[in-house]
Amino acid sequence: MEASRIALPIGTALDRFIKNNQDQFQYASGELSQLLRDIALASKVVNREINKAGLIDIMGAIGSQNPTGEQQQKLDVLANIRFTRALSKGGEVCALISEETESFVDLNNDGNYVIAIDPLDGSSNIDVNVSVGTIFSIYRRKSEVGQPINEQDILQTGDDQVAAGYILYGSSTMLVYTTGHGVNGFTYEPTLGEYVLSHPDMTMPATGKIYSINEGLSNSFSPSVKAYLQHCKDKNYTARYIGALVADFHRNMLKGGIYIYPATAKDANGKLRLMYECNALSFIAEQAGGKATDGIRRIMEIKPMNLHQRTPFYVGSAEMVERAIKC
Ligand code: AFP
Repeated sequence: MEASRIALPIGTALDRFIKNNQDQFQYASGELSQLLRDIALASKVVNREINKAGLIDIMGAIGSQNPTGEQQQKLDVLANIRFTRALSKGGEVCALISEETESFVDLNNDGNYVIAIDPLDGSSNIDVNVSVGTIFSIYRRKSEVGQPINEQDILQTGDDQVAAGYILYGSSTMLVYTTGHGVNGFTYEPTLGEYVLSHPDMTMPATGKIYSINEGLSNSFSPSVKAYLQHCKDKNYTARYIGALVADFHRNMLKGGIYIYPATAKDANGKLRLMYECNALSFIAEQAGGKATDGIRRIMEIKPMNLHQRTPFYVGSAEMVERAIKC
């Protein structure tokens, strides 16, 4: 029998919330809770760095490129270090895969969890003081504890996620996560240094009026994507595109809308990474009543073939995603 759980009020601190809901998780031993706390802690440090980015010389590109060929920003590198450190300490994580590193980081063979993370998404927005985010997925390892990790542990589908979330560093900083029992959002209270529950049981409106896509690429969209965009215009929808996935997703989650990064002539699989961006946001979208697809399949059913795999991505309000699929 499931233990009775008290619905915690708005303003509840993240730590208390995590503890209160720990028994919802089938492997409840406190390890997953600790990981969520570690991620929250690292995000506070990253938040601090981002807030002072205009003040000290940590802005701008560092000169190197990440494994998918994009220029790394100094804050990308810093965020990667902060999250890696925070997640390495407790021993719960056997492997960490990050958008910023070529291969996985092998941590502790006795750890039960694999983490996929995009430490700082939308980082090309940093120099212009626009919102950025962190995206994470948490998986149980498939192999036996104590054994070296293998490909099965690393290349899991989105449906294997046990938790996922994002942090939005925006006009306020928010942490939103799911463990497969709904979605809850916490706003950072900087004077207390605490995340507090601000958006309990988040649900995505079934439909909306916002479409988010880089329309500058429209010459290279397929006829079906063009047809859906025409539908959006016929319906007098509003175009909104920040160019930082977490920010675009979060807005659409609250207001109702669709985010699309389709295949283009340049990138046959779109630009976004299945394991660092799409899986986590798909888990959250579905938990909030939304949908996520590559145009054919649910994103979370896609079996990754490599760590940095890309996929076309349609995510948001269920009716809008369904309409886009019909096109
Ligand atoms: P960066 O982290 O390189 O800024 O990429 C951000 C991103 O992965 C995602 O957050 C955006 O929605 C998308 O790329 C923007 O891509 P375009 O600039 O091609 O529209």
